[in-house]
Amino acid sequence: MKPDALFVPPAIERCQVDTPAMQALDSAHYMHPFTDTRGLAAKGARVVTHADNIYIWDSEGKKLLDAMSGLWCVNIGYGRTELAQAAYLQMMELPYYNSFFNSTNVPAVRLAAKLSSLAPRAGDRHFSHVFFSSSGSESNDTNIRMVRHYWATLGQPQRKTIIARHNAYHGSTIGGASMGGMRGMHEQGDLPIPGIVHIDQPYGVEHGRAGESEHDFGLRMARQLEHKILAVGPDKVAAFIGEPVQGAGGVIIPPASYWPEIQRIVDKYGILLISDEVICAFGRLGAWFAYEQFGYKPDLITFAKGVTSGYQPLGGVMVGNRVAEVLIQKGGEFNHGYTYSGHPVACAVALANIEWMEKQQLVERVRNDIAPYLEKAFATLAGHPLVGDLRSCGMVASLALVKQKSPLTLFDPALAIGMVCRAHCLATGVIMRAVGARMIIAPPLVITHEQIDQMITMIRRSLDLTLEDARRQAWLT
Ligand code: PXG
Repeated sequence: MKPDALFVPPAIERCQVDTPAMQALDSAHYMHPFTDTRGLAAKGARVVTHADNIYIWDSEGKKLLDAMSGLWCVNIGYGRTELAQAAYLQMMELPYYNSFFNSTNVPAVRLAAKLSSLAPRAGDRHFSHVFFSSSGSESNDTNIRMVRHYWATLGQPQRKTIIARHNAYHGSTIGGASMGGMRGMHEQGDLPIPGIVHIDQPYGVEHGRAGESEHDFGLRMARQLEHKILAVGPDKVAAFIGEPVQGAGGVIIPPASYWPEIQRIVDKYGILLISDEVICAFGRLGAWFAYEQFGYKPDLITFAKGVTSGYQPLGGVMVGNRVAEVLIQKGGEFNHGYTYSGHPVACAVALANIEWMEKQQLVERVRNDIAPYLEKAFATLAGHPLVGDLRSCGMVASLALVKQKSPLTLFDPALAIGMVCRAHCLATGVIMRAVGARMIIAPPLVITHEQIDQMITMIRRSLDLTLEDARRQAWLT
């Protein structure tokens, strides 16, 4: 690319939005994901117009601290011109070409090599190869295709079953939603598809026993995997899939004993291990990939979201050498791929994102400074009368809204207390995610100490307002 072709961003003219007209057009034509369209039409959608660093603005001029990084993805924050420039330059050079029919493109090759260098070696596992898609859901469908093809290539085509967990989230395609353990999703689509079964999640509030240590609880939950393998038949199981920390399920952080026990069991039966790091990778938990700190060695890693900080849709699967060697040496043609596998613009933006993170030493800063500060600040909420089971890990944190702390008692789910709290958060100026009784944050990794303090002040205020509501409605008695 010639230097004179460098793009200089013009001053952005903010378009004036007629909010009611835009909301009417929205409800007339735009069917939103995971949304009751009729209910939304009655309220009107928030029209998000622009964003900068860790803040978004709506068409009414309201500024909100985005403590969810969009949807767990805008890791480096909004408004980074380096990524916009990378997209512009790549669009001028080669906006699209496919990676089928003996073709490749420079950003896809460079990104695959870069990702391979970022994934830590885990024992004899390393990740020399990458398969690209445009999302986490597609990547998990790729995983299903890949593990079944792997076992068929090894002469064990009966090894088809994938074991996953209740309340996990692995995407919204038929494969992803089947491996996910969301009851509401299964009910609407006649899911899961055959060959996918579930065990419980390691969530102490739901499955813990009085008097049981965290350690023992972790082991007990992991051993459900062994029981399930034996029930299905060890020669029929292809893989186990799990998120290191369950994100959409409510930030479920497993006990330290959980993942090493899962590793012992998958090794004992020789089954593949898939680490779905769509949320947890790219600095979110203080490392480029999260598996190492949990003490396990995956064969396949799903990624998406943070790889481009959400600036472009991109996902993929890191293919460990155990799988790659079989597929490459013996598998022949893999009859699977997407039009946008290795999309040059998405890959160029991912490279710019990773370069930005490296220049800022963002992953190291998260690990050594920002995440420990967030953890301390978030922990100050533990004394609030509504807060129970408060936990954090890297740049994700969550708490349960509880009716009573000891013994821990949750509100009747029909009261939807999480939605009450979420509405107070929005009015106060901070975006938090509510998952049932759990309130969650996953702020941009670039958040400063001062901004963390402001965020915690707004969350505390929202909790106070929620408590006032709960008292007024006599929900606490
Ligand atoms: N795996 C994991 C672990 C995820 O968190 C996906 C796969 C699917 O990725 P795509 O790019 O296909 O959406 C995800 C996505 C929520 C929420 O409400 C979370 C996700 C998506 C939508 C909503 O917290 N995570």
